[in-house]
Amino acid sequence: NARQGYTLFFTGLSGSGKSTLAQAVLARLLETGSRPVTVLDGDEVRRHLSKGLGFSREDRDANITRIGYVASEVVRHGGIAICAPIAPYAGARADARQLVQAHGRFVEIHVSTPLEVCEARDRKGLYAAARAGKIKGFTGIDDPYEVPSSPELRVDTSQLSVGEAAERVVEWLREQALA
Ligand code: GGZ
Repeated sequence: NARQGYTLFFTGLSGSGKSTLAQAVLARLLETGSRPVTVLDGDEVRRHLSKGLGFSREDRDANITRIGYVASEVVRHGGIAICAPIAPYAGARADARQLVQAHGRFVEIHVSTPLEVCEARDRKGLYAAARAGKIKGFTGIDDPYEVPSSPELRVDTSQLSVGEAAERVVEWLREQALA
């Protein structure tokens, strides 16, 4: 149903390319311009919706539940929600899926760029800080990332350019009659 809303839920390590990919997919969806798109990016969400939350399991799960709730409201009103948190825990991802699926489709996209590549990029110097013990509980270093077992899609930005990866996502959406 072309009128039904849906959620694109990107999950992956810090530096895996989630935000960049989310922006590239957003640009393509806005070009075809059928419905309003709401972006819930990790950084933005933590500045506003999840202000004050840290990175314990409890706080990460609360963050994902909030994102899932807002996405479910967007979808309930026929919109598209694009989320791009790390979302390291399978349980919290499943909860977000449940919330959204009451109103529309939940498309989980694992951005599977390997840790070595994310760490080599180290755009914000956070991996170096984590290795040096200056940040404790950093995902992939001394905190878990539970790899999604059955995402709708997997894309690796060390194998594909951002444009190619975005194109894969949009192609998949077209196949599903969502875009
Ligand atoms: C992971 C952390 C941490 C720890 C700060 N672990 O590369 P970034 O900077 O911009 O993306 C990371 C972001 C992760 O926030 P999320 O809301 O996506 O995480 S979760 O889904 O787990 O709630 C990173 C920064 O915050 N950051 N400390 N310890 N990432």
